[in-house]
Amino acid sequence: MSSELSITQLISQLREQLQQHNYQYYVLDNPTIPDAEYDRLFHQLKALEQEHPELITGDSPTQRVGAQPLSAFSQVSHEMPMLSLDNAFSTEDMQAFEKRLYDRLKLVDDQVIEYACEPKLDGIAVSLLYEDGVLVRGATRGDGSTGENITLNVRTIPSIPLRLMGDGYPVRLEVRGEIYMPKQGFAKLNQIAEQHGDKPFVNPRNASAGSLRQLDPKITASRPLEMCCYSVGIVEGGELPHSHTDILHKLATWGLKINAEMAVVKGSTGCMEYYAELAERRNELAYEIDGIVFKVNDIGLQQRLGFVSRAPRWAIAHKFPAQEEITRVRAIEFQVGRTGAVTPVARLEPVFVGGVTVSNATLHNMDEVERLGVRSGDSVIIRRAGDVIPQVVSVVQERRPEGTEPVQMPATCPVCDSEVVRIEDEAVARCSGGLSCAAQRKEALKHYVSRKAMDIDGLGEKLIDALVERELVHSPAELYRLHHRQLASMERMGDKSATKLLNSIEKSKAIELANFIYALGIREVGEATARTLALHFGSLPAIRAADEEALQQASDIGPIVAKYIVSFFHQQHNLEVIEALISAGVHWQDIEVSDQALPLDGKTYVLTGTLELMSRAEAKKQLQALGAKVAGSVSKKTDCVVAGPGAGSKLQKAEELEIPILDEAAMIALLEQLNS
Ligand code: D41
Repeated sequence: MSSELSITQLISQLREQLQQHNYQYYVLDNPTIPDAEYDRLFHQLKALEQEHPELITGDSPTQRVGAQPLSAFSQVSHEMPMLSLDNAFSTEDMQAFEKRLYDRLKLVDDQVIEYACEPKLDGIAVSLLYEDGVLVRGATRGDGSTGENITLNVRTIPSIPLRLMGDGYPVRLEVRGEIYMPKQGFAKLNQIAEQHGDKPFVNPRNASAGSLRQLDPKITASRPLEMCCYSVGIVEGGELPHSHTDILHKLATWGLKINAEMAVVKGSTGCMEYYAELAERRNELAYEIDGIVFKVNDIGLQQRLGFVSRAPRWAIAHKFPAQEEITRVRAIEFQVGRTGAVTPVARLEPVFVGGVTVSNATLHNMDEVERLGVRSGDSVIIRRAGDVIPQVVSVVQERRPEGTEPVQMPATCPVCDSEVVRIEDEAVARCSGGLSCAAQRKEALKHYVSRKAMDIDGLGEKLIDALVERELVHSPAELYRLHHRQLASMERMGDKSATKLLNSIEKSKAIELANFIYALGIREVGEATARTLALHFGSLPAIRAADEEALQQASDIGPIVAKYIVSFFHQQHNLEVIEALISAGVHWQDIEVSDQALPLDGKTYVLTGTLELMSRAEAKKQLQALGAKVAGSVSKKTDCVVAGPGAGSKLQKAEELEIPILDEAAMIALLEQLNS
């Protein structure tokens, strides 16, 4: 009997520990133990529960997932309606909102209203019902009076407690908030979708909605969702504080997540200051927001104000300028890039979106054109979030005019008329004209003079276009033969700017090897790869002489880039370009390659458990590239163990020997640090 009791105690102790760590990690974003430790506690609990299934309860951390898929969602009618929010779009709207409050509350000018401010998360509004502290139901807002029962799905979201922490919570407590997907998780989800050839989600909001609409909670569990609470509904058998912000802080003490940006301000002036400050930081936030919600903070005032037609009089959402707008496609044209890639571009009726006027949007490639089904004349939704280039999100089919035609990839290059070829399995079609194509020449020159390449100041895109069109420059080396007279005669150039440009062309002759390699425009060789090549091989002849295998010895150079590099140096005209540049006076200092000590020289690493972010082979390769030896078993000679989920005896041994242990994320951080 006594041993039975101790197991019950042990189980409840483990559950409490796990809940606490879960709270630290997902709600406070401040983990206090390594992941490996958490996994160990979790597996310990799981094992105990397997031995004593009669002790399993629904609020155990092991029971978040595991339910059978549903065949349909049932409906939930909200006991208290979930209200909607009025919108404001300007300072005037905000002042009018405040004036209504003053009128209704019969306030005089020297009385100040206190507002709670919080970002308006762009997700899905939901309701959570806790009875005696246990999560018994999760539901979508739906139309405000009826939503869908998504209990099994909300249970999988780690920032939602299955049981409230602490005490003092009402017997029945309905918590309302927004389920959303942080930007980073969204990007990763789409990256995986792309790798699997699945259709990506258009935005984090759609991804959240799609994830909650899954009948199989295992799928929801795999999606990086979070929940942030912003109000309460039913409160029975208990009391809550008398201001909105105090209520939310109370919710936080029970383990619920609230927004860290929440603040209290005075008057509509304070609201506008908060708005401006957050609008500025909008793109730095980890999640997307579409505005700010302002709420009268005093619950007594809220009650006096009440609501009209399902929206409270005491709250308003001040929206940011839209990041999505509708506009019309005037034409779909094809642009030729530096590597000959022929890219479809949508020319748009100019539209103000995300704070700028957009009149072009890349369509990337024909696969994308087909996926969107976009045609010239279509109305499309354009999205521009932050600094991201504008994208065509979707076509508004209902608005398609008559007589539109599907887009066809031209058979010949729109610039030079050479044949356009599409290699099987590649999404991109390319102009086969090479440097005989003026478009490719222009782009190659633009790349050559760019800041991270030869850094030639004063040679803008328009001037390059003109120089190529007038046939004054065909290849980079010819830049060094330009005369003052020629330059000064170009449009918008004068005597002074020509002199200045000649100076910067002259100055660019002394260059660093890495920049020169980058300037050559070898496919897939970006700034970082160029630097790696320079440091690893030290000289241009050495790079040119390296075969694919030798190239892959350099860190971060994979088989595909290696192929492109070899192929570049096998093309006669590329060698001629290099020769001409050297003859024109371009020069650099070779780099001495010693058998430099690598940062992990002499260190022995052991990998154990499952790696989730990179393959074991990749981790091994990267560690080796930094000089480490990667061994199969743990001994006194081991310097570090990298342990993923499911790690067993090797991890145990490492602990016994007090060998440093990293989880996968920490190893990746280390690799990044040592490679930077
Ligand atoms: O972040 C949000 N999306 C958010 C939505 C928020 N921070 N506060 C909200 N407050 C309310 C009231 C004032 C009605 C309690 C809301 C919403 N409502 C809301 N979300 C969807 C419909 C209404």
